[in-house]
Amino acid sequence: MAGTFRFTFGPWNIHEGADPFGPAVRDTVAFNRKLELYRELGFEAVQFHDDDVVPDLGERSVADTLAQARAVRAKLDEHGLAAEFVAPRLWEDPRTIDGAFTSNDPACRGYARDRCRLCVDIANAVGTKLIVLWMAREGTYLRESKDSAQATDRIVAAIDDMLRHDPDIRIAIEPKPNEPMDQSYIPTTGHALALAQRTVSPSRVGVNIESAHVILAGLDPSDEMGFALSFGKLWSVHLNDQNGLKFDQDKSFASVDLRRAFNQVRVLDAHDYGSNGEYVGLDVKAMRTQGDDTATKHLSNSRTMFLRLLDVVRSLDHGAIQDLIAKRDYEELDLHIMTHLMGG
Ligand code: XLS
Ligand code: MG
Repeated sequence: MAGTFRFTFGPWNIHEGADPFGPAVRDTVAFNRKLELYRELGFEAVQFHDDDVVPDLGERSVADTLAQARAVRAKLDEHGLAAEFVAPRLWEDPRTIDGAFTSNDPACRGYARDRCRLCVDIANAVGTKLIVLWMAREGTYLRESKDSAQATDRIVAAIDDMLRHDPDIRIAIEPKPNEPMDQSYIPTTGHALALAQRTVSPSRVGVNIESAHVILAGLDPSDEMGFALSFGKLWSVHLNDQNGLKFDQDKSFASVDLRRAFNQVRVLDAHDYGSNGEYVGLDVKAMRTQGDDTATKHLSNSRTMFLRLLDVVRSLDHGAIQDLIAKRDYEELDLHIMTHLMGG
């Protein structure tokens, strides 16, 4: 058994390099130029936020919004690309300052739910049935400001809204434990899959697992992936890397911990990831030090490392490993894996 790996990223992964402490350091790359880069860099599909597909989303009529989404679909066809998913960007509008589905203001909650239904329509127009839900501001800055049980009910209701809006749409929740909030309500894969069971259509709610988010939760990405795979609910991944418990770094895949990356590739390959059309997403950021002409290397390098690690995974000596497991000589197994990682 083996995985089938096709790669994808989002237009936000080619960026100007602004951070909370300083302005942009690179020129903006036009959307059309980004689309040209996908194939050049070895990628086959595009991950979108709703307003990546339709800029100025709030200022257009529904008809105009969907016409723009169809035009993007035609552009994807020209470039031989597919749309992997669309994610509602629910964290920038003033109405989502205190959360979207869990805002304490009913008008703001209404805005978020309307936007999500429109996001489903945009997904259909751009040619995908997958919605990713990164619930950026569903959580609290201050524990006493919200009721966590009521917030959970509100998230379920908002997801139900989307599931009812389109009986074929699937929703992959992307859990993250914190940032921008102090504490987020759906911090792990387990929370997301438990939530799925509460919805009107549990089989249509799964996960998109991001390595850095899992590390921020103090967990192991490959084990979280294995958990979701066991449920048949791993519908996308956002591979990257993270150096300890700090802000979300989105470092190039495998750049911090080679063995942790190796184990992610290993679990995906062992469980035929991709055989139902799932993509390998690389949600990585270029270092701010990169210039205009070298600011896509984080994407090609992450893909290269995935493929190099796939060779390492596929050249493991399974007989020797089984033998060591049977003998319960895990010290020797440890050395065996490390030696293999270092090239034999
Ligand atoms: C942020 C997330 C975001 C989602 C898509 O950490 O990675 O970009 O992947 O909404
Ligand atoms: Mg992500």
